[in-house]
Amino acid sequence: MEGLTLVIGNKNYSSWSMRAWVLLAQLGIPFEERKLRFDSDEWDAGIGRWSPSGLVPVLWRGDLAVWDTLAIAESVAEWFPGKGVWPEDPAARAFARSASAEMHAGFRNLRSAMPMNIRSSHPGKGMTPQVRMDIDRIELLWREARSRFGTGGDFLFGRFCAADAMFAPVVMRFATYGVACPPVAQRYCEAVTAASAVRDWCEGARAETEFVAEDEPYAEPPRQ
Ligand SMILES: N[C@@H](CCC(=O)N[C@@H](CS)C(=O)NCC(=O)O)C(=O)O
Repeated sequence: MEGLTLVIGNKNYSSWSMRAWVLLAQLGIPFEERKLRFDSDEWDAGIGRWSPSGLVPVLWRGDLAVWDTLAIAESVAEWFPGKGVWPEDPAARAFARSASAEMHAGFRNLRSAMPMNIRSSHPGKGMTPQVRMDIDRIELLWREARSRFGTGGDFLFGRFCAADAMFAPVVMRFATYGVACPPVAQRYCEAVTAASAVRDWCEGARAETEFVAEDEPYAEPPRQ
């Protein structure tokens, strides 16, 4: 098979990039990483070449581009059928796909009021009644997945799968904004945070120094 290249944005900020990267890395699927930093000359020069949609992530296999996180997960599932991108059990798989699609299409209040910012800490910021409703729904999803399908491991469906990659940035947000969770959700957050691919991504995020004002509603730009 031709090698894979994953085009991503800043590790500190790009939640969609994190999902695709963590999925590949945690499942042991080799790929090269190409980072285009937001608001940079390399972004302006490269995004048209690397991304049909103008967004990241994009997964390239030779000259074939797959853009959009869910399409990436589905293509990876097709190309690597033995890697467990989705759970084997049909009921678990249907739930995992539904939860992933719900994440992909929804939770807009949480996503906009609590943008992913791995290296920062803003406890208490961003919480509104609408954000609380998003969080309650996510915790219910997690609890149901864990109780119905989670017996074989610490992730939503036991073993790590694409649904966990989809929710990994939510776990990062809960840490940044100090969202307290009930025990089942808390244990799940700990499992995600401890996953090797998540740790590697976070290490990269903490090493970044770029400040992207659009993703920093709760901080002043650093003085030059
Ligand atoms: N639906 C897309 C969303 C991708 C997306 O919004 N990516 C953001 C980074 S997390 C982006 O490329 N932003 C750059 C821009 O808006 O110019 C997916 O699932 O991949």
